[in-house]
Amino acid sequence: MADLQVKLTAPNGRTYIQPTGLFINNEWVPSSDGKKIASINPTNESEIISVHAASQADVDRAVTAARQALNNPSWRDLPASDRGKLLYRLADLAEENRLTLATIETWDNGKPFTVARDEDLTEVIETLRYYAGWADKVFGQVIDTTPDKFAYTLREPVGVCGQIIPWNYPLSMAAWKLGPALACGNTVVLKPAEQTPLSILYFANLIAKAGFPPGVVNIVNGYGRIAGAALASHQDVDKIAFTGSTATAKDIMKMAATNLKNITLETGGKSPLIVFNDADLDLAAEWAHIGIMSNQGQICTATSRILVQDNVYDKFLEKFKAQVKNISKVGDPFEESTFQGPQVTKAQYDRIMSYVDIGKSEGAKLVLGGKKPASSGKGFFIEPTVFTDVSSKMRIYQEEVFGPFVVLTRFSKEEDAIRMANDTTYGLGSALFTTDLVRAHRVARRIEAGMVWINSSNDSDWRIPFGGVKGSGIGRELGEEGLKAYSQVKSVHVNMKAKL
Ligand code: TXE
Repeated sequence: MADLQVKLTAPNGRTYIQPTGLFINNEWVPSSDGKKIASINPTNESEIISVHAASQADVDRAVTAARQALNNPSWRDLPASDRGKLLYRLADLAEENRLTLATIETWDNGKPFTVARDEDLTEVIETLRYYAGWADKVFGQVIDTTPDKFAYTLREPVGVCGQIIPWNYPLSMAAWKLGPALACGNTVVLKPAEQTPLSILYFANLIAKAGFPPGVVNIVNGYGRIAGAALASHQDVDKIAFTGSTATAKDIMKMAATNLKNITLETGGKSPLIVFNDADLDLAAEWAHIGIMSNQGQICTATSRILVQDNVYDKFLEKFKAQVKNISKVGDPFEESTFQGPQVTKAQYDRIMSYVDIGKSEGAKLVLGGKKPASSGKGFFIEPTVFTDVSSKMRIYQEEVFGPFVVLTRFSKEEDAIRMANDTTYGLGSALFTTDLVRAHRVARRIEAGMVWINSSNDSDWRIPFGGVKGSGIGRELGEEGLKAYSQVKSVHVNMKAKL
């Protein structure tokens, strides 16, 4: 159908074919009820294009396709090394299409093109290659018990996996989930975030081109409460992997409980960054800036609370403010010099602005930003925002803002820093700056978080497990750990005795 693949020209002049349908069985189909969602360019608030929105019936169709593919010998019996080859091919295709994919990501999401091209796409390509290499290295054990028993384990796929993707890193989050799922032999129904479906829809054509059999990966764009909920509550889905807000994760857990789905959840955070008085303050200020202001502050592991030891607080604050002023150039994401583009949607823009008001009303001191840049007309741009004089009771200290918005507070002793860092319902990332090796590792053990960066922040890597504790999630993605989320163990017992 003509309107399911449309020729578009992006603001940077790149022309490409944009799929707009639902990708089921390696084919583009319209939504069954004709519903569509407009994808908005956050830089100028204009519509890029409308794409089909999956209904419950469409999700059902995608799940059926995934189930059939799971049982089809073309996938079920494919040697693991060949699954790896398909993933390598997909990675190569992503690399060949790097500039188009980065263009779409920037257009739809608002992130700087340089970041999409050099960081996000690198992560996508390398994550796929990393898991391609794992495909034929996921196997069980022989377990010695008695001479009468021969026992071994198999590592099998979990089955049909539902994957629900957020809008802050659309392609990277898809790659984090697709890589291990496919390496382990699962089939997938993936739902992109309704705000940013375009890059993933383009990527779908690459999946077919790489040679994955029909139904192995199905992509159903749609609203969370309709398509997402249909997937999470579907009785023929074996697993749900979700990245998004803690509130939605709780709903998903309930829906997943109806047939006891395997789940992995990666949710929000209010990650601390601790600066001790023996730290290299220039290094700390640079990473602290990267840790909260990159990707428009829309990072689940953003180090959004900075805790600084009393006697270096003023010095650090000056250095940090200088970083924000000198580096955080806000503007058109297609400009090479732009550090910060617009927030992804009007809803996110409004949410961040509401936290500026909350911070002021709570008595914190706004020292930078807190408003739309004077030069910007349309678009969801926000100046990088810094609050000081923040106490741990304040909402801006406790709640995830998810924008270029950071709070600073001071502490006097190491114990205080640990207590204050852990004084949150979340536990995703954390960072600490010190030149004292012993202190670094002592504090790293005490912080309640899934990840600790020592003398850096948000320095993630696809080879290293990623995930949270407390309200920040369940399970791990990436690294070897990521394979556990997509495989299950079967134990086989063989009786070696001829007679009972
Ligand atoms: O997230 P949602 P929203 C946090 C961040 C942000 C806040 C709200 O604080 O400000 O969440 O963002 C799908 N059943 N993060 O509302 O709702 C939805 O369609 C099934 C942190 O956009 O969690 C999308 O695909 N699915 C975060 C995905 O869930 C549902 C990234 C995320 O949307 C659903 C994004 C439902 N009932 C937001 N409702 C991170 N951890 O990186 C929604 N969805």
